[in-house]
Amino acid sequence: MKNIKICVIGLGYIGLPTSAMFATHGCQVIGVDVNEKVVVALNRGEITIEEPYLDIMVQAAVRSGHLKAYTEPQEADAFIIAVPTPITEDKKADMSCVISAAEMIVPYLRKGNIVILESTSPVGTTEDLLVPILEKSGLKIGEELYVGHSPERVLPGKILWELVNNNRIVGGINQQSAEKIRDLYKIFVNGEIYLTTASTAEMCKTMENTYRDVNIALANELAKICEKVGINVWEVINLCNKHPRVNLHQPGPGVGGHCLAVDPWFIVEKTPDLAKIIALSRETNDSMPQHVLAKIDDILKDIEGIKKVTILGITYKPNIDDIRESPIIKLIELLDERIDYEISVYDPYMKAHKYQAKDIVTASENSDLIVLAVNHDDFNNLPLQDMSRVMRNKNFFDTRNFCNRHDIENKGFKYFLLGEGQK
Ligand code: SAJ
Repeated sequence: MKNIKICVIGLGYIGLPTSAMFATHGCQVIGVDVNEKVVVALNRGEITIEEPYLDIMVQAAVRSGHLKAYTEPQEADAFIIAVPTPITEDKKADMSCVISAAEMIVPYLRKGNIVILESTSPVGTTEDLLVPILEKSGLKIGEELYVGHSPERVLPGKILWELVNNNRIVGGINQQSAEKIRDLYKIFVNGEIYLTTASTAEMCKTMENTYRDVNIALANELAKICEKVGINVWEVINLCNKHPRVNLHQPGPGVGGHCLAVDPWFIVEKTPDLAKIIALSRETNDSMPQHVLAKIDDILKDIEGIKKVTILGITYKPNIDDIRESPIIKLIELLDERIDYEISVYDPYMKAHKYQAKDIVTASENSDLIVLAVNHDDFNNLPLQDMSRVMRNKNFFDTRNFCNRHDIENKGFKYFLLGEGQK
């Protein structure tokens, strides 16, 4: 099994770690990406995304000769499609990358091959979209070509550990396909591998992220309610979670990333009349940047003229460099539309943003308000003394319940917390 040749289409957040994992377990891996820059970098042993330890693993895989990147596929024993499935403006799944990846591999398919769709996809995609394309190979699907869906479940920031240790679902278009795919992943997966149908696996993946999104929406709704009735949502959540069967999630400035903010729409798209809680939750989470802006307006309402807001953190979650669907980017867009605001930003993970200052203190110069938007570990020890010295008005708005209120107040700041109302 280890001498197997695997062709991975898409060298992004999932395709690249998966390729490196198979390669360092002795497989011959052909990594394919339409972006030539990614291919050139990978063949030099360099990576284009930030993820702990991935650089070391990719270097090892490339140096050993087990991982090579190309812009076109090659014949192989197994093909893994790990391309993006974003949403369109009107919240529909954009399957164009999956379609072109599938069409790309058709000429290379041979009897006995395995094709796995890893990209998160609406229920029915493997059977109704992938299989008809693969049929163009002339191979009998399920008998000469084994096909299925095996979604990844890894958490950015912990990808390598979770890739190996998470339990995995494998959905085959028939039992034989599921078994073949399971045997392939067994090369590196230590978690349990559960077999099911392709459509069930698709629904599981989208529902896992929907479950989390709906629960965060509940927490965000509760935060707004607590602000209104004059109590602290964080204390409510902490105490509720002392109940043995309650696990309220954390409110915040919104939900980002390419998963929670996207996948629930795949379910809504298929069954709009039924997926009501799911759609409302998406809208609730999407409303949070607007809610944060309203709080900022309120905090700064007595200041005349242009007000300067300093935003700490712009990524979609802490300790990663990913800004996809980040609610903080949305917040910056909303502030940008307003002529009465000036913006500065500091994020240790992002160098290229147009408002990015060279450090936290520079970002705080003449500022009227610090907004702690992302709870990066780097923000644990803020230079509060130096920040307060250069600020015009010393206001601090914590959207994550991350900072120590007393430290901040002791440095002369007025402290505001998302989800806390004043009576
Ligand atoms: N967030 C909250 N409150 C919370 C938890 C998260 O506001 O209580 C926000 C975060 O700030 C972030 C967003 O939600 O903006 C998403 O972050 P996340 O850490 O919940 O998830 P992702 O998108 O990084 O990864 C998810 C994971 N799915 C689940 O936990 C069910 C991961 O296991 C999936 O593999 C990944 O989506 C994916 O690729 O689908």
